[in-house]
Amino acid sequence: MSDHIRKPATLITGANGEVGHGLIEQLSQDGERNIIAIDLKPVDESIRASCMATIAGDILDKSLLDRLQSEFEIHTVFHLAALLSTRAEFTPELAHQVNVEGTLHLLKLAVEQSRWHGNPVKFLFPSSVAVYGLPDVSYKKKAGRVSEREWTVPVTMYGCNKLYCEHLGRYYATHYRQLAADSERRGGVDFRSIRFPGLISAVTVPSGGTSDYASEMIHAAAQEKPYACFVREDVRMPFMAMPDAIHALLTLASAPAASLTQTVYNITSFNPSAGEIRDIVLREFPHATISFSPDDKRQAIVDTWPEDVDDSAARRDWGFTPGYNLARAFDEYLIPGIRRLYNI
Ligand code: AKB
Repeated sequence: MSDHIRKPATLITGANGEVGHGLIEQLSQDGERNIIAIDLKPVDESIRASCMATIAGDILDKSLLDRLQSEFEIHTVFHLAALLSTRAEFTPELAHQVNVEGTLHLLKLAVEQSRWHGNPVKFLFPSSVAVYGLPDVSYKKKAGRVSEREWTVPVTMYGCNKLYCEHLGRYYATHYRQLAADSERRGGVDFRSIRFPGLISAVTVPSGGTSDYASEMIHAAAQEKPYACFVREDVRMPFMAMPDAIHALLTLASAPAASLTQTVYNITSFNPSAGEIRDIVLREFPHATISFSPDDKRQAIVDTWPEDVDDSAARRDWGFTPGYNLARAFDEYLIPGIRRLYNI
């Protein structure tokens, strides 16, 4: 029998993604040894050594979930696997399967795990600014900093998926088997969710997101590739540097349950326009070729997302504070990281 059997473990789905990479590296640096990493493809070599176990598999595959149940004792789940907003529009039914049914499978696993080891399973779920749906740009400008209960009328399958999964998680944490005999009524899921803004990483380029224009612009400039931005120059939405997203997940995960007054939290760091991002990139890469060629359909999606979000609840309940404002994000994280990545 392997020596990792029944050690209290942390399960990470979507391990090869942008957030997955950063999270595994940080958890490993923090001394976490019992990481189970899952992705559709074999887990990247660069993070494999940091994991107790790596599995190439589909979270929709019941036999995979049965294996997780039989082989491991899971106390924390970071469920990162998802199809992002643009990609989900091309395959909405597949997005629903992965984003919703996949989440349901993981919540069920968390319930079963909690029943076996007798402790709540912390379930960290990355939701998104995509759950918001402002009717048009004029409402977007008037709405300003949107709070968690406002304008949750998403226009994308991804946004609908994320909003529904927020409610699924709250159900499993609070109402699961509510008609069962008291002795049986134990969800055992400690569901905690963050509505992430657009995330910008120095080490990976996202794929399939509608907020990807910021990352794409920076990475294209560093590779001296021309970039035609698919949104208007004046478009504004909340963003965050990837290290702050990882730090926020870990801070929420370690917060005492008693301090949390809600299951879903907004967070943000800065909300530049696409033109302001262009200006900063040109300052660093003066020969970059950056133009604006809006894709009307993708633009229409971003126009429904708020210019900014109110993250006061996260600051109050679990002490969220971003480490990087716009200037520091570029000067201290993005530019140095991208120069290292492309050896420039
Ligand atoms: C996307 O663009 O789909 C994601 C998101 C905003 O959650 N990055």
